[in-house]
Amino acid sequence: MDRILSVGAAQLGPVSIGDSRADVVARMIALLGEARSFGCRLVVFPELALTTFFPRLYITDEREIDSFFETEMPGPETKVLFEAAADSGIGFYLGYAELCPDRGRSRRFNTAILVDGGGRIVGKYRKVHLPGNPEYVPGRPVQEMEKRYFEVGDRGFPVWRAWNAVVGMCLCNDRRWPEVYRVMGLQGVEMILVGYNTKLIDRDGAEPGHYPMFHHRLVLQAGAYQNATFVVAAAKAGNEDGIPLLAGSCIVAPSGEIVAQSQTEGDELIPARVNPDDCALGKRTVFDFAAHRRTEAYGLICSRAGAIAPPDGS
Ligand code: CDV
Repeated sequence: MDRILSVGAAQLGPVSIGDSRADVVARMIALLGEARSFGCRLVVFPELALTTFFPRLYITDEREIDSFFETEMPGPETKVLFEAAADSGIGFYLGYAELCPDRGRSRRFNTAILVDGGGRIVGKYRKVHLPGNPEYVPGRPVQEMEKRYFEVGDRGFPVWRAWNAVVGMCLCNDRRWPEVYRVMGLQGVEMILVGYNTKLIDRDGAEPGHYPMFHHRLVLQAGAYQNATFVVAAAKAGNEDGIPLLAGSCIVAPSGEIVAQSQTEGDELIPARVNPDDCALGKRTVFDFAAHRRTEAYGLICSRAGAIAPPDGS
């Protein structure tokens, strides 16, 4: 059976605080039109795609916070996106802020969904690695307050069978953590989808300017290679309300090589033809996990979070 599939990373340029959901959804539908002309059957949109990246803002009013969240998916403003995608038989990954009622209280998550070519939600992932602090930190050039606005995701890293492949999801900062790829790798993942908002201003002002792109590619390429999987990564890019965001949307092969990448910092579709069968080489050789992994040596990975160096003189 031929499993070759055209996929697209749908990079979005900046979304300003004043942009409406309808404005953003219209841009996303235009990208779907491009995806259709390339024959794509799956498109990956960024993290928190529908709004500005609000975790950089210090908001205290609960109603204002809630205005960045979706209470239903699809909702009144996103229904047209689902319809446009289904009309073209294109499935998609969409990152958004999820407000969900749970036993009398509201819970907030940084979420991504997987929607099939018929417009049905087939998977949901909630971000596990939330960067930054719960409170405003004076003196920082830019704030990172995802811990203020979101709970830690409660669903782990599942994978789904879709598009004749094994598909997994994660969100932005998750891509920097090798455990994320490996947990999906241990479920036979063949395509990891990831949306991101990566600012180019280091919160402590200490990083050389070339680090964000270098580290972005480093982790995606290493994660793909070490788990013999494709990775499709879509940015929200450009100058968003004065904060520059990394572009660099790309598609990485199981070899670790980048096969397609964005050329701009604006709305752009990055298409590529991928063959999930290409994952087999790595999975049956160097990264044949069943043959070569040594779980008896990895205990600390799950029992210890922070690093503890041995005492002096040991
Ligand atoms: N949205 C993110 O998760 N951003 C992080 C930053 C804050 C380090 C990232 O990994 O790009």
